[in-house]
Amino acid sequence: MTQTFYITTPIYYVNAEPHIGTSYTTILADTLARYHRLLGRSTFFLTGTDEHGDKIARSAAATGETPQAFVDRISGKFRQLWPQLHVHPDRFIRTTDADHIRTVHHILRKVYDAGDIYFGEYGGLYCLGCERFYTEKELVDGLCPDHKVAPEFIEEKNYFFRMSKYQEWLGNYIADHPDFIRPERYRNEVLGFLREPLEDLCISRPTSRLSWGVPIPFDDKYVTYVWFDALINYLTGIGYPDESNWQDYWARTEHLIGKDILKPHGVYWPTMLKAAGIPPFAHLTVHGYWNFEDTKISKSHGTPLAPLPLVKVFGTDALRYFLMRDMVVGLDAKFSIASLANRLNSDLANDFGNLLSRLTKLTSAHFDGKAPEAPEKPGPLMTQIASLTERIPEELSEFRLHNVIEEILQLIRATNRYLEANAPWKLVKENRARAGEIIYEGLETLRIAAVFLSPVMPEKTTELLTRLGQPIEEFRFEPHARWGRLRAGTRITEGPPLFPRIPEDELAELLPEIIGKTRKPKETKKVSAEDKKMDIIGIEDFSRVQLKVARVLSAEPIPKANKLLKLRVEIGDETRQIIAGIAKHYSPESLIGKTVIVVTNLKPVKLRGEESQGMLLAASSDDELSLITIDKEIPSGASIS
Ligand code: ME8
Repeated sequence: MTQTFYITTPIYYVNAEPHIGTSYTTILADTLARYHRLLGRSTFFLTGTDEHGDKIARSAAATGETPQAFVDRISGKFRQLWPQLHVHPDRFIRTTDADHIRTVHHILRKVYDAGDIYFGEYGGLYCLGCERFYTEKELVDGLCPDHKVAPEFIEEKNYFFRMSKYQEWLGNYIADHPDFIRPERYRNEVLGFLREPLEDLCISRPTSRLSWGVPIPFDDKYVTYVWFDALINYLTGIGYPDESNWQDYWARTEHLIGKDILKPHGVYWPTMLKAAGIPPFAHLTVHGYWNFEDTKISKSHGTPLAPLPLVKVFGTDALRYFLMRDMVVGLDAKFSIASLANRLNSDLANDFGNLLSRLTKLTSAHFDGKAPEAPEKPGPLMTQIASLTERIPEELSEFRLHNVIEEILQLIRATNRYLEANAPWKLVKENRARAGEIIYEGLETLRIAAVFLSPVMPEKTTELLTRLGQPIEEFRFEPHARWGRLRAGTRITEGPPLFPRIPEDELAELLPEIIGKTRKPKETKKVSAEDKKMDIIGIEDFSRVQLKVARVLSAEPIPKANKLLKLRVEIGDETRQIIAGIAKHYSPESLIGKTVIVVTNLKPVKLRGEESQGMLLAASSDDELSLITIDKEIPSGASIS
């Protein structure tokens, strides 16, 4: 029987738009799904959106939409984004889908009939961001460790899942199955939760307080929401209970999550399954956070980087490559535009893309654009390929994707070195046949490297393989990784650079634009008290920024930087140079004599080799930009308070 593989991502809350954090998990799942398909496994990849609960109902109220219209709109943004990141799930599930609601009912009934759901009263500390109760011990300085807000005390009559009953079973199960929760640090964290008495799980809300949930089939005055609803999506997605083959996939489930939702997945979910008489999932794999400027990328922490502006500058495959290469699954990673650009310029343009242009040029120049004859015995690169071919499946099953990628890159670098050492462009004059063999080895190694990288960069590798005259249908790891598949005489086509480089100085110019666009625009509509708490800053934070009135003395364009102007401004007794990205909106002459507002205590930066000693304040909206000025005569140097 064909082996199966079932991979899932968390279903994302629709109270915010997709960002780099949620894109990461989804791209990782897509990449792994592609690797498993390449390995010949029957693969099912599920992602989707989590649409019920207080938080969503409040976000809908804040925009003035009905909850249904709101969830349709935001869920649509996720669904439309994924193909633009080359992500193609087998199903995009929504917790508002009719079959999902049926599955939730089915499981609620089963667990209720077994006596593991009861009605009771409970008061506890509830974090709205996490949609769960916290114990005092789990809080840090009285705040939710993830959202950094004080939880609300909530007390009411509700339905409870008898989770405590399964505490001992779960502890034993985890101890007997070391692969159940990975990497080990998270397995230990779950074992840590289980050292404290496990409380029962509140799974309902009275409809008088929240109606945006799944109706409880045995009490119409209550709904279930978030975790008891959301986790079950993983079963609905593969057709539980009606489809005949759901168990084939279930036995190979790989749940992929970030560390923020470890407890619901590591504790609630296996105990829910146990109570419903369903075998546990196979694996839960937990990754860390992407941080940007030392803060977690997220909707509530103020730095939600949107993926599309990045795609526009760097391309989808380069973004996928960077995300897959620069995070070690299990640890946190740093997102920076500079490291993304560096991966593009060095690994992709210099190493990978350059190997392709070298080889296609050599083939055109000396072999009439056709693959030369293979050597009788494969050379040294073949040994490296053989060991990589053997290790890839194992490395992948351990989620060491960063290693797999690095080793493929090492193979590519070794091929570049092999060409340099043997210089076929010189050798061709004395020994054409031998030069041809070396070029063949280069082409064949590049072909195999592209097959190995195809799950990470599906678009660019398809383009590369097309240039090497390779049909891409029936893509399978084993036959495609076999040495010698490239036939002599195959047409090899030259083309433009596969990964155009982004020079550093151009990047400096693009940077404010990318970051500006990737930042979430400030919410202008009504926001909930909870959200407000997160946005508010103290006067002490604001007063750290020094703003002063300045007068523009001179302004001139900067050669080859069509967005920048170099200004000299007078701030009281001082004169400073400021580089401002306003050339599209102001001519240099129109600025001379203008009164502007400058941030004076910013660290100086170099833009296009010119130092900028401050920043002008401006208002902008879409394509419009207007400098901020003052409406009375006031001397330059005056402070803004
Ligand atoms: O928790 N770095 O949804 P959510 C890495 N609906 N990954 C990140 C990240 C970051 N900075 N930020 C977010 C929910 N993620 C529930 C899940 S599942 C039955 C219900 C990713 O929209 C990561 O996978 O808050 C994290 O676990 C998930 O987004 C949280 O998404």
